[in-house]
Amino acid sequence: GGDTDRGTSVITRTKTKTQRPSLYRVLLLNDDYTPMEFVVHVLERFFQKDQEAATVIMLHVHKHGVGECGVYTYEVAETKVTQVMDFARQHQHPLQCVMEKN
Ligand code: TYC
Repeated sequence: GGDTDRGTSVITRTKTKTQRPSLYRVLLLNDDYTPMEFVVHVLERFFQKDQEAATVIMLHVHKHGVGECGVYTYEVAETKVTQVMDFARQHQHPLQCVMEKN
């Protein structure tokens, strides 16, 4: 220290691990009334699925009651749910879309 310090100390590491955002699954729920073609259209329009992938997901939901449309950060997932619910309501279909933490 003082006049005799020859600068041999080291800089301590302040780097921290990058925090990855939590991810949320967006799910479609089955019902008895929403037309299959409407659900396929929703998956194409809001979840960027091609017709074949959209049909696979729609049939999975139809058979099992629930199915995954995609996995997103909180804000994106919330936006997808709102867009699907608004679109379904506009067309007077009871289609339900929800999100759940991964
Ligand atoms: N069960 C509906 C029918 O038979 C089709 C359907 C599929 C509805 C998926 C909703 O999320 C859904 N017309």
